[in-house]
Amino acid sequence: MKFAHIADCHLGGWSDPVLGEINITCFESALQTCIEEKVDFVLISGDLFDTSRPTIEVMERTVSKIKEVRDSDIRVYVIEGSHDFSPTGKTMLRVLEKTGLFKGVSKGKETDDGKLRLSFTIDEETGTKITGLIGKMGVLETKLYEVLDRESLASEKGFKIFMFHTALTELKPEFFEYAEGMPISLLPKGFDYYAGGHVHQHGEHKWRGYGPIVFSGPTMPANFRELEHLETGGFYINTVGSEQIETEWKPLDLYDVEMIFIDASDKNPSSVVSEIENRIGPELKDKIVLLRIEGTLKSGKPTDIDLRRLSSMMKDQGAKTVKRNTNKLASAEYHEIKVTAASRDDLEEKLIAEHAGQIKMKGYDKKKEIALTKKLIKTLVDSKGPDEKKKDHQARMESNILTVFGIREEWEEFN
Ligand SMILES: [Mn+2]
Repeated sequence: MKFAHIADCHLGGWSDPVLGEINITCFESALQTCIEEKVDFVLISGDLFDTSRPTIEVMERTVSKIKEVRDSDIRVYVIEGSHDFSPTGKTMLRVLEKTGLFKGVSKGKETDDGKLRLSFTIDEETGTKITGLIGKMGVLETKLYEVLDRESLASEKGFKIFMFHTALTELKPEFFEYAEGMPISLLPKGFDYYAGGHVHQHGEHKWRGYGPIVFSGPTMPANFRELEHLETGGFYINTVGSEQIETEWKPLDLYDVEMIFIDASDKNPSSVVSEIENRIGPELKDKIVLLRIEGTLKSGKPTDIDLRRLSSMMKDQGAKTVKRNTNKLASAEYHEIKVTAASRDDLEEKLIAEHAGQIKMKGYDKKKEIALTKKLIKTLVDSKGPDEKKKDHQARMESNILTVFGIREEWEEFN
């Protein structure tokens, strides 16, 4: 028997169309391999989609490929991840499940004594018993694990697989150290395979009392840092022998990355620009270019570096797309200030007052700037609602910001 273990595809997650296309191609390629290798079933351990409401285009591609898999008599089992889960239950996965494309296996009910009892989904052809627990936002699923009836799961006879979408404290890779996790002991013991998602780096682990605990990693890196850090995405194809499970990680090597790192410390913007220009040549052809600039400039501001022009020069050399990261690029003209405060509100108040006046804005004196800063903070903390689309949230934020600045008319005229 053979089965595939996939997770964290984040379909629809890249707003860059080139990376979005690569992302979906990686997913299609993974499923194509499953068809060619004639696996019995495919497990998707959460975050198939990047949101609970993917776009029509993303849905169409995804559904077509899963349909091909199903037509090859391969079953697909899914759990919701932290991204495609919805607290209101309104997730597209629910709709797709109704079509019979796949089965959700995180099914259970609360018992009289307040425990969560999961039921098994049986893959009829192989007799494999599958169950699992969904991932939620901000490791809220830990609450579910705390009341999980682990004993009944551990004592179940037969070949069984547990699917989960949570980082495990003891097994967290360095790359993922800041993410929250839960202890391994909250997982039920005695399963033959633990199909993990959420941790965006693949890894296989042995732990006493547990079968192999495996994280498949994403099918493609999901953000700038992951593109830098992970060579490629991938997934597992596992062969079940009479004694043990042979695991094989399959990289999805469908693109080339060129990293350009510039240390801008103690340099002026023009020398940073020429340093970048020196790196632009025919070797960028067909590459995803990752441009990271870090450090505190000797003079000038980060905006003095015309990144748009540099990106278009790279594209002229045939770069597929250019991603830039200047989060750690700072201007020497802006000074950090240390304050002590009694409370968080007090601290905020003092920080705003101390920083005021550093950036010159037409028509704003210090008092007006302080008021504007406070209003902006209030506006910017308004995060995306659980069922709100990224696009709708962005539009709402834009509109609120225009109001705060009082420049709606000018903006509309300008656009
Ligand atoms: Mn994920």
